[in-house]
Amino acid sequence: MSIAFIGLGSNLNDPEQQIKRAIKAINTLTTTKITQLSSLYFSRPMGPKDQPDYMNAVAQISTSLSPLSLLDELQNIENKAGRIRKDNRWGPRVLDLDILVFDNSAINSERLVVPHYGLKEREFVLLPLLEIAPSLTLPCGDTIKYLSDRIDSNGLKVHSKITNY
Ligand code: ROI
Repeated sequence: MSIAFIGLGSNLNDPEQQIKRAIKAINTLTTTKITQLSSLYFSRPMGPKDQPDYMNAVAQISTSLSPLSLLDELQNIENKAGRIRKDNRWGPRVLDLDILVFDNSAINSERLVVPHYGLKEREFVLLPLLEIAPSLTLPCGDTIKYLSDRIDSNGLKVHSKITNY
């Protein structure tokens, strides 16, 4: 079994429900279970500011899927939520599911870069990760504690804790 961390984000079509549904969908993937879940957070948009605030969370999973099979499954969940993949890259989205970390792997393929390229600069990823995995160390040697101590929280706010999924 592998341990992976998934970033969840939404700022369209009832973000709270989008994230809650996605959490249930991830937890029912074959050979995959959520082992830790952060609080739900409100975050300010990174990128163009003329879009709604986001809701973000991070889940730790245990899975026997390969990184690319997991990516396929997550994209399938995004597509079912009505995600239009040609969405402009920095624009609003119904649902975004990113593989942040996959074991201690460093992956640089055309379809998948792990750890996620934006992880170190995104408070809405680092601070939820800090909540559930403060001692996590990235393949480059940086710890989440180290990185999160150095990032501006940019108004990130806990919204609620999800207790059933
Ligand atoms: N901004 C926030 N706050 N949260 C996100 O999940 C998010 N996702 C994105 C971009 C457009 C970079 N901005 C975001 O893809």
